[in-house]
Amino acid sequence: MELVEGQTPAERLKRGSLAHEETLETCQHIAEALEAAYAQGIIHRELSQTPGGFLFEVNARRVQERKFMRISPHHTMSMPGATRRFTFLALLLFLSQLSTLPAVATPRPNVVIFLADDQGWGDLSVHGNKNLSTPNIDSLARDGALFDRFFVCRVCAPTRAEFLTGRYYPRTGVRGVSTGQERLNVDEITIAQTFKKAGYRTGAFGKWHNGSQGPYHPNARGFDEYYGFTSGHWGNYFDPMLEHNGKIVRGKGYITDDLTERAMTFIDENKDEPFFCYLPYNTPHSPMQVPDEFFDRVAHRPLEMHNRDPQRENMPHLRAALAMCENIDWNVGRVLKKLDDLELTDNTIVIYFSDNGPNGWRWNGGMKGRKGSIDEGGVRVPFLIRWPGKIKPGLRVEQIAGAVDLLPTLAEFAGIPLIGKKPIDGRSLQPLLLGQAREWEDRNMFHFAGGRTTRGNKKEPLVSVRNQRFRLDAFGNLFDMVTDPGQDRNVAARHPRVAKSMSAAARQFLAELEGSLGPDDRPFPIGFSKSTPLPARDGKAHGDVERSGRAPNCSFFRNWTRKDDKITWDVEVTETAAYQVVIYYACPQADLGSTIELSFKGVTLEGKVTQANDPPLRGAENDRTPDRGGESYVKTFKPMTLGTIRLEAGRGELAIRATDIPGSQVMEVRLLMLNR
Ligand SMILES: [Ca+2]
Repeated sequence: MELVEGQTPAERLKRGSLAHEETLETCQHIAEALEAAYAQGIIHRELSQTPGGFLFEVNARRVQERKFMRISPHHTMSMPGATRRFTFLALLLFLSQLSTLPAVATPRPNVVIFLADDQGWGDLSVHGNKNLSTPNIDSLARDGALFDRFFVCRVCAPTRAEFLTGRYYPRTGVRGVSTGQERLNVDEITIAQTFKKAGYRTGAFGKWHNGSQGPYHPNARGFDEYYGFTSGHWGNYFDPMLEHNGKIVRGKGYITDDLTERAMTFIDENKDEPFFCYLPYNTPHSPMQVPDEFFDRVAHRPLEMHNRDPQRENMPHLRAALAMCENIDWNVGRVLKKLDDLELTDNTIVIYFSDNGPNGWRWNGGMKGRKGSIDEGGVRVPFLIRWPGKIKPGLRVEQIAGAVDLLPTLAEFAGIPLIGKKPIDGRSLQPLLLGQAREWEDRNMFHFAGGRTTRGNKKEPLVSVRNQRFRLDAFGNLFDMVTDPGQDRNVAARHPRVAKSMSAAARQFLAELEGSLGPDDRPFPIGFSKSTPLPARDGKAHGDVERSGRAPNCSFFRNWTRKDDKITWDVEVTETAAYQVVIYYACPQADLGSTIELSFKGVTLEGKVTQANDPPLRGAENDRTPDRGGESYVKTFKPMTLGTIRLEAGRGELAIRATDIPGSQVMEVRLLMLNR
């Protein structure tokens, strides 16, 4: 063995020239190096203990990405020689590299996520749409990365669930977009829980759409702060009814501006600690309500770009959607400026994407399908991500990716461990975004539609499969998305092996969902949170009672005229307790005086409607397409305290009936609040 004067143990290890007796000395060396690294803040946190040793986060300013080291300074002697030598070598090389750097701990990156609602891939100027201008959103692609093919679900709540969990939504309990089907199972771990556990401050501002009652409520899913509405499809965007951490409040001004304002306050308040800020907007989803200032800009604008089926375009709807996208862009600009003003831009990851394809027929790059479809146009959305100094400006990512990838990607970027026990369907996009040279394996991504009417009247789930080159649609047609992005030519016969393998993948995906696709039998929990809302959306109308609109999410019950009518909720009281019952209602003076009775498991609470509240129906006056018939417009419902009732723990039917109706109706009912 040849020892050269001045050689470091690391150099000697590299040459394989370390003598056995020197290993002890090296161990001592490592222990000292670790101690010094701790003291200097190079290794600033012990992440976890594993059978192989300790996993550390090594914090280095001039090293492009955060590194993890697994090392067992106390147990190295029992490791196999090769492993031991490798571990020593890796650690020593790292420490020798790092010890020359200034020992300043890099703060963990903040995260801001914008999620638009029903904005298609085509609804951005950066994608070539000349019908609108979105300079602020586009700037994220200039200063960061733009994904060519980023996939989400065909509708709202499922995409939110996939983003939150990193898992395909049919696995998570989410079945639909309303009446409780949008709820994310309580045993799923969210990205907010993951970041909160790692010490982040977490806030969500907007359309949650994954459950309204605790423990489904955002405050129970990892968000310290929540402002918005927990269901989908709201009926009014100006001064609407919203909630703030479970308390019902009145929003201020146009909803997108208001949500942004709240998010900016959250960023301000948490500027000195790492924060995770989720902004799930609810536009350009209908109702097509947008401030005049934005609509007027597009009202008479010449439109150059059109849908592949131009005759299907609805101009007032289309122009309103463009205006809403420009309003979002203005709001994104405000947040980016806030980050600049607070000097947080360099240490904040900003993401912009949308939750499904466009909600109308408008230019969408010639793709087939729109919102609701599991063809390319229904599930491909914009995806832009900026992280100055880390992600190269102007980066274009060709590889397919999707909402399921965001949890593993952001956790890796922030250097925090995943805490969920369930397998994640997504994968970290860090190698693609940080230009780390390595093979990127192709994969199948799945798009699902549960219980759609397909062949004849038979309802069965549909799956569409996408890999880098092909899409297999729900009916077994195969499309080469490179040469035929509009899905016009079925090439299954030309590529039988591909078609067969992708069909098998689709069948396998469905087989894995066995047991999680049945009807939703989950009751609405009462008592988990201090206040439990039971909106009309989650209730059932009996007798002559009817919903105010086709879309249940923002609806209320009306036409309650008879004593054998009733309104019920399938609930599970989680804690036996006295609950104060508050009803949000409307009733004109002429119909006052009805006596109503709330009952659960044989216990009743009686009350009388004594105060008139006769507000007008609002929403249509601001809707640019009020005649489409799909909206649930709103009233300013007032709270009325019915009294206090002792509810026994357990599942049952919570019902309200009228025992005396002196007028032509009992009242209109929007919501019950049960306060512990
Ligand atoms: Ca949507």
